[in-house]
Amino acid sequence: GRHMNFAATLRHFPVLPSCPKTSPLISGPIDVTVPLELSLEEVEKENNFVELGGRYRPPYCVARYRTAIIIPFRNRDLHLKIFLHYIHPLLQRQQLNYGIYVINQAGNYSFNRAKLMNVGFWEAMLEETWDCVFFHDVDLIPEDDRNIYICDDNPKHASIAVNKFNYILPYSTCFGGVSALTPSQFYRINGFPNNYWGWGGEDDDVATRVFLAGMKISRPAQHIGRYKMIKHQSDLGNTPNPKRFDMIAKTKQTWMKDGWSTTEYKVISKEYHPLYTNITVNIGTID
Ligand code: UDH
Repeated sequence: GRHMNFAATLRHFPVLPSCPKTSPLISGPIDVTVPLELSLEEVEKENNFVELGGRYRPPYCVARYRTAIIIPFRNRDLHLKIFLHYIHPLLQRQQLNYGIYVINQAGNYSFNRAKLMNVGFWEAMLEETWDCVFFHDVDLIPEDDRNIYICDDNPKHASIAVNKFNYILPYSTCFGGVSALTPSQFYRINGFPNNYWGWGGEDDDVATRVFLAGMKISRPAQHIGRYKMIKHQSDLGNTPNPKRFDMIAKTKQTWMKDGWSTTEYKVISKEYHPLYTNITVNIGTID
């Protein structure tokens, strides 16, 4: 008949239990090596439980947390492949409902990491009301799966121990690399600044926003927030921004005026790849 009975409905939509508070699949340190001969097709085959666009939910339980991963991106295909190879299995072991969004800056103008983060936040929230948004450099690979990709009561800086800095936090207000905010924390700091073109400063601006909004930086334990940075040369179009020191001294005057709510951009294309959603955007350039 036209109406399914209740038992038939249940067979189509089985009631799954909630996932446990701590995933039994988590095991600790991960040996991160750079697998240069690996192809993207092989990485896709390794991850055949991932749904189109890089979305996943645990098959046998209902995830407690929904996390979006936002990656600021331009011309780093090799890094992306390695990142996907490590991040998908890790997030699956953590039993998260997650999605991977690569925000690809169109054109050859100066790179703007923070503005791409704002774009990624908007675009990810259009698809789903995520509980937590991870802002993630593509060249940082987590080395411990106890570094859970969920948000804390305060904005979180996750990449606290990076091999490049001898696994030591370079300075106490450091907020670069990998950070995580709930949507409400993100709104409270008015998102990321839009006007840092070129390398540097934007992460310190965000840290200042966190303090100005009356919050503090939360961090995982030193032995858990470990990352390996994939070695690379400086990129074209991302030379150090000479204005960054003046700018970070003025965050108190600028953070309310400039942020996620004033981010202007134009989506050029949106593609659902097997392991990630690629959104290519025109974010303009320095005026
Ligand atoms: N990014 C790109 N493309 C670019 C520039 C940056 O995708 O052209 C993204 C990428 O996600 C990267 C992040 O922005 O991880 C941060 O940029 P970065 O890796 O340049 O910054 P980081 O501080 O490195 O990690 C500084 C330059 C290191 C040069 C080392 C030369 N020995």
